[in-house]
Amino acid sequence: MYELTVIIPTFNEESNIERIINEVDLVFSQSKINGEILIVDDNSPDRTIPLVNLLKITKANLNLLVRKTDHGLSQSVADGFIHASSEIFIVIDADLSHPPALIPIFYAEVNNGHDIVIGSRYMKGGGIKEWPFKRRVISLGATFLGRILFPTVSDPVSGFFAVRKTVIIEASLKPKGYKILLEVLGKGNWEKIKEIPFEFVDREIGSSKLKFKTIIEYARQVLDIVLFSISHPQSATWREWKKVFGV
Ligand SMILES: Nc1nc2c(ncn2[C@@H]2O[C@H](COP(=O)(O)OP(=O)(O)OP(=O)(O)O)[C@@H](O)[C@H]2O)c(=O)[nH]1
Ligand SMILES: [Mg+2]
Repeated sequence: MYELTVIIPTFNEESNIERIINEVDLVFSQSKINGEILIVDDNSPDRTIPLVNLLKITKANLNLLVRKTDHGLSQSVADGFIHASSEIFIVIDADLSHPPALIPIFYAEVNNGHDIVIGSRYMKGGGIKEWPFKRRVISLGATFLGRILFPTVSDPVSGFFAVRKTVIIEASLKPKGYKILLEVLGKGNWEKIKEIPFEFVDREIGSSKLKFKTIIEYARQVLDIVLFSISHPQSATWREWKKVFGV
């Protein structure tokens, strides 16, 4: 049993996979965390899988889950939640856009009693480096919609977050698209949340998978959470709304 599982979803990340695994593992040893690294891959046709298998020979804490059906980022992270061998999960991108150095801080905040810890690009101290204008606009649009649901959260669609297993264990997550965090916020069982600023760095290597379909899927997801919240008066969405608007 591990203290923490770092879940890394991957699709065609042969140019980044070794570096991210080594960096996360280094952070584990430097901060004396007995952590698991769980790669959740959607059967990448490139060399991601053989490279992970090679690293597995020397790293006992490295595990690989290869998915063959229901391709998708959110679905992969949700599968990671099911297969993780610990009670605390941290989700991080493979392309080094998220700094692994923050892992011990996220972990400490969960141990301090927070149910969810979010790496935020949109709070003071956070930011985004070298993003094309189109990406900025799409991200701001998605964040704006997410903030209508969660006005107390500055970055409700971040891909870099920690979550306690108890938050999602009984949640009826319907993972689709790119924004698993919004699903966790909308349907999970949580009370205390903390955001930590970080600077998102655009991928240097490998290709982006953002498509128009992603935007449509996101709009559907927001609508689904609205419907879920209407039919679940005890949900976190209502509680957060009451905090802000006193409704
Ligand atoms: N398992 C799985 N992982 C995925 C999928 N799509 C993306 N990923 C991984 O999820 C993480 C985030 O994906 P990115 O493509 O970097 O998304 P992004 O940061 O919004 O866009 P770019 O960095 O510009 O490509 C990376 O680790 C990807 O390898 C998928 O369909 N399945
Ligand atoms: Mg990326």
